[in-house]
Amino acid sequence: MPGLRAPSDYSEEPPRHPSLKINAKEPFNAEPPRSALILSYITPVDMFYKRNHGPIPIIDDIESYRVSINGLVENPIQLSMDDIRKLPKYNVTATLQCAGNRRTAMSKTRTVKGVGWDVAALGNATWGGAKLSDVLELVGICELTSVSSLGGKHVEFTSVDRCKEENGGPYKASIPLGRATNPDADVLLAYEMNGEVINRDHGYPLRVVVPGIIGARSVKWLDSISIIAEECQGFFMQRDYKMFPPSVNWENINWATRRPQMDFPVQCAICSLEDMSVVKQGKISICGYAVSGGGRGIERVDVSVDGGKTWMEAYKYQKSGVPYVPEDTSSDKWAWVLFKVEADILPNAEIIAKAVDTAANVQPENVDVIWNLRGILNTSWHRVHVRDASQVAHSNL
Ligand SMILES: Nc1nc2c(c(=O)[nH]1)N[C@H]1C(S)=C(S)[C@@H](COP(=O)(O)O)O[C@H]1N2
Ligand SMILES: [Mo]
Repeated sequence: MPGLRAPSDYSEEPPRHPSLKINAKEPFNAEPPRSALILSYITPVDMFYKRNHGPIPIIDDIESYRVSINGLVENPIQLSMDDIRKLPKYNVTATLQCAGNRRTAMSKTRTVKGVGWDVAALGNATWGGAKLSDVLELVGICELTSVSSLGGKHVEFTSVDRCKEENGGPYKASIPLGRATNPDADVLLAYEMNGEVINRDHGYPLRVVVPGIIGARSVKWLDSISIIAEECQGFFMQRDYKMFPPSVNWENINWATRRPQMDFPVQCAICSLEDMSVVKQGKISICGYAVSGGGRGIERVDVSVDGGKTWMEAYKYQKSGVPYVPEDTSSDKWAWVLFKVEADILPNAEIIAKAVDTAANVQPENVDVIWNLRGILNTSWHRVHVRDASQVAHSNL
């Protein structure tokens, strides 16, 4: 691992914004306040959630950094950052969302295992870098190959961080070769985030960004890319980030029965209100985000202020002032949309948001029916309850 070093403790962590809500300190896992998410379409780097499984790697000498491309290829190579920067550069605006987003709400049904997250374990950034499909061409694997001449079917990304789940070994994950070689899948080796050099927390000097699938496959601090015959056997592919039915518990779990989760289902959340917040009766704006996986756009966001009896359709946008049109060439297909609706609020209302994607997929009404022991993919209708300002004031007297 030339150039890239993995500290064994947390004494060399980078500075972070003080308003992040820390869900776990070591490894550092934090999300912004939900209200910060909807201030802009592009999430500022310091407000972007940070999801780690070990101490943040560090580079002492960027000149000596190399990423190796190896495995089932005729001619393995090693690329420096200069080599990567010489390839055509793409900017892709994509939302990265942790599969554990909204886990805390799922654990209220029944306890789940994992870091607790509110609704802000996601962010939308413009990632700049080389396409993985171009990099694979350098080792002779051409466009739209799903089985390489040497029998490779998956592309494994390995980092250098030390994760306790891997017994001190590095984080790794794989994606199918067909996705990796497809230029339209926009899989990037990113060295920039929002126009700046990507920082340590988010993968400096080089990370993978796989748009449209759970964040866990977008490996940070890239050390090697291997063409392999079977999918990656690492912990985070085989014993984590799998979606089990509600009947499976820690006594009867059989990890081999499920495939590693890839695609993200349709999701949305209200960010302008915390649950049980105090609001004055009258008109308020209800704002949030909606996003789906697989490059599917958002068809609709429905909002109710009476616990689901009646619904209003929210206004959707990506660029401010321009209404979002799903599947329009001017829309960012891998990115979230922000939504907004104005409504009259009655005392003690239950406000709900639910989104529909362009494949007409809908969110489940209740979290109970999608409960799973690892607490992933809570995409149930997002509900916030509000309390009436006058009643709260009264009860405080
Ligand atoms: N090397 C490495 N890559 C990683 C992780 C990690 O712990 N180590 N966490 C993954 C998970 S679970 C998520 S959700 C995203 C989070 O990316 P971010 O911290 O840039 O938001 O990175 C993924 N890539
Ligand atoms: Mo994640």
